[in-house]
Amino acid sequence: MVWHESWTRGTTMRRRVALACMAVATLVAIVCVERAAAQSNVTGQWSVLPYTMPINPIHVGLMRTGKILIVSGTQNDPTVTTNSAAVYDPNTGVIDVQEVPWDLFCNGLSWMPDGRALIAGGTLQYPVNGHGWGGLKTTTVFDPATEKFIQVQDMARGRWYPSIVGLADGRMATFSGWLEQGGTNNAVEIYTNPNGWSQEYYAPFTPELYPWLHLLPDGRVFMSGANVGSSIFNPSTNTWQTGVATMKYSRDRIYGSSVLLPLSAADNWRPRVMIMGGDNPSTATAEIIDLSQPSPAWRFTNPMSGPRIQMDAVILPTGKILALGGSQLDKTASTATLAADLFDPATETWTPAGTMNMPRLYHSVALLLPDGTVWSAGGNPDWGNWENRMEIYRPAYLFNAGGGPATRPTISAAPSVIGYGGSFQVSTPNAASIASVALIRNGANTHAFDMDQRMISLSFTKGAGTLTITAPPNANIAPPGHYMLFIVDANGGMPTVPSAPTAGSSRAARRPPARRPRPAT
Ligand SMILES: [Cu+2]
Repeated sequence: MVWHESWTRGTTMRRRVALACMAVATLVAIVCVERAAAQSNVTGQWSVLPYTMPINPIHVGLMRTGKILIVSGTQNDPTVTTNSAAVYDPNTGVIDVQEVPWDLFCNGLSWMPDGRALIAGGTLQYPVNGHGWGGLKTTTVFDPATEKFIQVQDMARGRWYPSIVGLADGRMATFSGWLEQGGTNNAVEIYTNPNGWSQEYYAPFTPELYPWLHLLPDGRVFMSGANVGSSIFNPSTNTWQTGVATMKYSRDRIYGSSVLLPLSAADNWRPRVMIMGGDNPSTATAEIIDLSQPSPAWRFTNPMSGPRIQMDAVILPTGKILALGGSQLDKTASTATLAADLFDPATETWTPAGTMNMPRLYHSVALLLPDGTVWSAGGNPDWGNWENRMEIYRPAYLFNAGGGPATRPTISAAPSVIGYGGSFQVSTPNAASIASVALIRNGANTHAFDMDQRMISLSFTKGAGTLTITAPPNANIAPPGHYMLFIVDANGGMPTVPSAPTAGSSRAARRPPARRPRPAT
């Protein structure tokens, strides 16, 4: 196997840093260890990775192989003439950069049931020479098996800043985005694999770019923002219901974030959505809507610890939501909110989740990884200026009271495919201490929003060395695709079996073939 140059450099750098860390630890151990330890198991711990990202990580997704797909295109830099993407293995630090023939900057990216990414649009033109931004109508598919991009059928019109959401029947709906010559694309198009796109279904309104779309347990799609007015798309009639609810915050929550709070069997799959942050200057406020109500309405919940535009929100295996990054003034590092917050949907309270080492601004991203950590990257306040350092957040559940690594429960056997209805079994020597079991869908994050992440908390019974778990009842609750299965013990530790897909998806997760990677640019 031939590894490329930047990996070699990365290895050298990691060795140097490892030595440096040991030296520092020796010096400060006497005074600092106890205090640091006491905090880690309460707030978790942020740490900067000892290697950097060679391209601007604008669009990212967790592949079913456990690697991270990075899509950059021209990297928000009109002087860049190559279109980049990369595959990053967070376990080894290998970052394998490749070129794509067209510009995927500012696409919409979401995982299809077969584990490939469907990528809608990108950049046709930058706003130079007297015209505005223009969106591509190109559709791209990325396959984790080959780690290659292919072009499939074009959409009807261009999309720059569209969203995509997976539907219960495995189709993928895209909405919004900027047209080839400007103006908002207000049509939904629905992709069926392998046949291609539906006709356009026009919305009776002009959506925000990168609208926040969530598949509800009744199969409809809720658009929570960033507009103040929320709407619902019904994929069985291809029509919109507008005026579903109005935000309490009086202005659009531009580049805030939105999360479908964990769906739970114990709560009869009651769908609640939380929106938070956004606007410029930004807000710390957050709101929740309960869509099981006959007349759902937004209401304020407790605010985050600081204002956030260009933030991210990540669901953790415990069902808590990590809010991170952003700033008070857009693209202004001096106003960054470095403190991270952890939201408990049961109590609707926020608690401190440590302090990040650097600002995360426009185009920053974050993903939950299969080991229960959160990866944070990017930030791109100006053309050609972007953050190449990455951080890992280790949540409090990974630490014991002394600050060392917590003892985590283990999974010795689990099915690789889970069907709908019925039950399945997971073997674990820790069955007696398990408090919760959840599926979390592999994330796909860009522009402050994760188009894929959703958590399904399952009911279960304990046997000797075995959990018998009730599967998701249907594909509205858990749309087909690849998920991580987490079991969480009563003390909050957890293991994972990455990427257990639900029914309807082919389980073809195999190591990609060895091949010659391109050098980093
Ligand atoms: Cu952008």
